[in-house]
Amino acid sequence: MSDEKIKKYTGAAGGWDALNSVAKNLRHQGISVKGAITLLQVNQPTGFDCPGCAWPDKEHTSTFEYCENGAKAVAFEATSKRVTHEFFAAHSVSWLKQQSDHFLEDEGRLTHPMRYNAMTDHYVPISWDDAFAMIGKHLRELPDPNQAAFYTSGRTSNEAAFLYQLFVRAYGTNNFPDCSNMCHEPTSVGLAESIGLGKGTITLDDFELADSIFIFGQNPGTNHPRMLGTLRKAAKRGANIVAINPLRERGLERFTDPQDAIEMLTGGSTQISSHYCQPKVGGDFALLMGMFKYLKQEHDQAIANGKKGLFDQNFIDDQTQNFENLLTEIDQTDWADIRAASGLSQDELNAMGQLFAKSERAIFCWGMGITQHRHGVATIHMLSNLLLARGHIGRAGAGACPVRGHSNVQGDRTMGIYEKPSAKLLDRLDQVFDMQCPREHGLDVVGSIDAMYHGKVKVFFAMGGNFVAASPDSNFTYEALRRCELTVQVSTKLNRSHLICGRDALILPCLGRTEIDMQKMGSQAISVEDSMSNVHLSMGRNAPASPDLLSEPAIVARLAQATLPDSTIQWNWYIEDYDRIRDAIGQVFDDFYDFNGRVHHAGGFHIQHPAARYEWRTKAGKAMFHTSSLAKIYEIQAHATHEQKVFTLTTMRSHDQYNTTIYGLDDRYRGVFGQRRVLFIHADDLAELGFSDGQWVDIESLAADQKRRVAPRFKLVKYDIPRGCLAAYYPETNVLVALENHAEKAQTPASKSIPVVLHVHVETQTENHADVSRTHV
Ligand SMILES: Nc1nc2c(c(=O)[nH]1)N[C@H]1C(S)=C(S)[C@@H](COP(=O)(O)OP(=O)(O)OC[C@H]3O[C@@H](n4cnc5c(=O)[nH]c(N)nc54)[C@H](O)[C@@H]3O)O[C@H]1N2
Ligand SMILES: Nc1nc2c(c(=O)[nH]1)N[C@H]1C(S)=C(S)[C@@H](COP(=O)(O)OP(=O)(O)OC[C@H]3O[C@@H](n4cnc5c(=O)[nH]c(N)nc54)[C@H](O)[C@@H]3O)O[C@H]1N2
Ligand SMILES: [Mo]
Repeated sequence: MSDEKIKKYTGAAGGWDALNSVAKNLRHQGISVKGAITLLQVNQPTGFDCPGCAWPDKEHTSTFEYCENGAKAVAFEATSKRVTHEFFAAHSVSWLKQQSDHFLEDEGRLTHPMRYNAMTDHYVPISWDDAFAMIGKHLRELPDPNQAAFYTSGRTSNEAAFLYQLFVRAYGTNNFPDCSNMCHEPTSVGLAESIGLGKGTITLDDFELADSIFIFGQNPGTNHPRMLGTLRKAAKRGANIVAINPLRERGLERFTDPQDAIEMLTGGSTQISSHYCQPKVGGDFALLMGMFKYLKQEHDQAIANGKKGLFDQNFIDDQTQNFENLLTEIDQTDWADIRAASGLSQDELNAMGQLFAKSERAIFCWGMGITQHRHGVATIHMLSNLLLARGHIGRAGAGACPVRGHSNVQGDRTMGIYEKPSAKLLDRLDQVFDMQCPREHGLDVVGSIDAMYHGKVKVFFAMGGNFVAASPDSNFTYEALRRCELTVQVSTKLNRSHLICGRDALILPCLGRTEIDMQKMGSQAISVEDSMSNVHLSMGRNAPASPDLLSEPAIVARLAQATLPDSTIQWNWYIEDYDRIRDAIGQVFDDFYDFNGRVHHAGGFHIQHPAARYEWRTKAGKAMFHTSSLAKIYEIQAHATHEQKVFTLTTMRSHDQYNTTIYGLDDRYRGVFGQRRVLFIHADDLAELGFSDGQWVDIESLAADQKRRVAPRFKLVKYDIPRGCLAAYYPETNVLVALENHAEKAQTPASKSIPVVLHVHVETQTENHADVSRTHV
């Protein structure tokens, strides 16, 4: 492990540092040779889908596509380390709770189903039969199926997700909290309202034609490293690449492609972003409004001079509605307010407006920097408004590219993991399976936490993920889980959600993507859908980490049989051969016709976004412009007052983590080594507060409920970030996000705009500094 230090990173992203980091991780997991062989199977036509991110692969047939963080994700799953029942016998849950997230996940793969024994405070082995019987009993005894909630994280395959939603609906609820609720939900809501479906409209081919690519609030160098390869090619042919990010991110600036021998040997690199714009945290809505205002001024000017305008008038007339409302709002919004809310000068705003106005083919990419705000949905509306005004949707080389996180998060939604299902889906399920799905909408993440806290949900079942660590308002969420009668976690690795649990608790260990899934008819493949709606198969090649693991689909089938003994659905029959699950999926979803026939080809198939053919699945049957008032959006921020200076804190991922899985304590590109409790701040703010670089502070958040929420002991680090803004890592900071502080219309926790004040940290005698990565105090 690195020494604790802060040292500016001057190299390019990627390169030898990235290769060295992979070698180090494989060694640390004890799998240098097996790991290297396993890596050769990633994203091959007959290998397994990378469990890292959802960025697509060209044709899914490229020879090994190298990616540092994909490799780390694989190494963490293929590790030689094991968490056995001896491990649980040796460590009490109270002791484990004191350990860091990094420690927990680093112990290795779970090997056996375990049950919590509150008397001894230890997990003890349980047989699979007994575990399912126990869950079935709890579920059957609930007076109302809506007293159970079923979480899904985004690694779950299409096949497992489909069976899971089928079981949950057969049981009788639509309570489907999922990681999307904390992630791209504002995209799903906002894009659906604007263009009819909440998915991206483009494919990788469009990146070869675009003349400009705007990257809003996304850090591909760390979170989607394979995207840098795509961007590098676009940069090399002269496309404008425009980064919009409050932080100066190394991975958006320069990249050395580890697959390019010349760059590697000569120490060369490619400049990625041609332009870099640093709005205030949460200032993107104002920036987009400014870009629109600029566009309109140029348009009006051109028309006045008898030239062609900048709006695509034919497209607007034929395909859209509500354009006039937006123009009125734009006219009524002052430049001064746009400058204040974005934190950008008029020159910077004009430059961004001009870059967009002159693009004939623009792609807008975005990530969590856009969605995890109170006004996430309104910002996505504005992104769509700009694209629509210039006719950039449905045109080759142009469109909307929300960059998804988990490798199958998009597929899980497609398969019906959604608390507000359409009537069409429910009708189809009823018809195909001769059942009666519940019609009442269910609970999302925020709703489930609230319901558990108030005793309205008593059984919590999680298909993957690490719910308590990923969720907002940690202390409240912990208490919510503790009040449950039963919590069940289907997992590959040990995590905090196993330790903060209900009165009864189970850990069900499952197979990972890299492993052989052997069923009655032979070894099974599963399918996933990437961020650009390509569906393809994935087949594990490694021996399972333990003979006692079950696949996720098998867990669902056994759960269904134990809970619904009278069910007429042939759960076991589906598990014998996953082609049968895919046939059923094909019967339910039109886009999946002849699913098996099409997915068994290398590369699978693409589901075209209806907007790409000018088919708008909105209520009006048209693409819609949406208007929000700038003053309203920023009024809440303006009201957060305190006798001390109020900052806006954004929370994000370091280079050495996968969500709540902490691989290591370095964030190489941001120059942070051997530690995670750092707080990035502008030099002038440091001076204004009278604080020094390296000083320890406590962070306190402000919320309407006036509850005290504090994250103690963070080290201030001078950084290139706008004044008034702070940045730190998640999940250490989740304790600060009030449950009520979430996106309007989407309920996504606003973990990228937390109003906070800083206090000097006072050392207490009992503080344990040995473990600098401990996330929860
Ligand atoms: N290695 C690795 N890969 C991952 C993940 C991981 O943890 N590790 N997580 C996966 C998941 S689930 C997801 S959702 C994605 C997440 O991928 P990203 O969307 O890249 O996620 P973050 O790191 O949370 O934040 C992204 C960027 O937003 C910027 N930002 C913060 N606030 C604002 C703002 O107000 N405006 C703008 N414009 N920018 C802002 C931050 O500086 C940061 O550069 O990655 C996926 N891939
Ligand atoms: N403050 C703040 N909070 C955030 C975010 C943020 O940016 N800031 N980001 C949010 C986002 S975008 C997301 S997506 C969520 C992430 O929330 P989750 O998806 O719930 O969290 P992960 O950390 O990805 O889950 C890790 C666990 O998944 C299990 N696992 C791994 N692979 C498998 C598998 O194949 N099957 C099964 N069953 N289990 C597996 C392992 O046991 C591991 O411990 O966090 C959200 N929370
Ligand atoms: Mo995510």
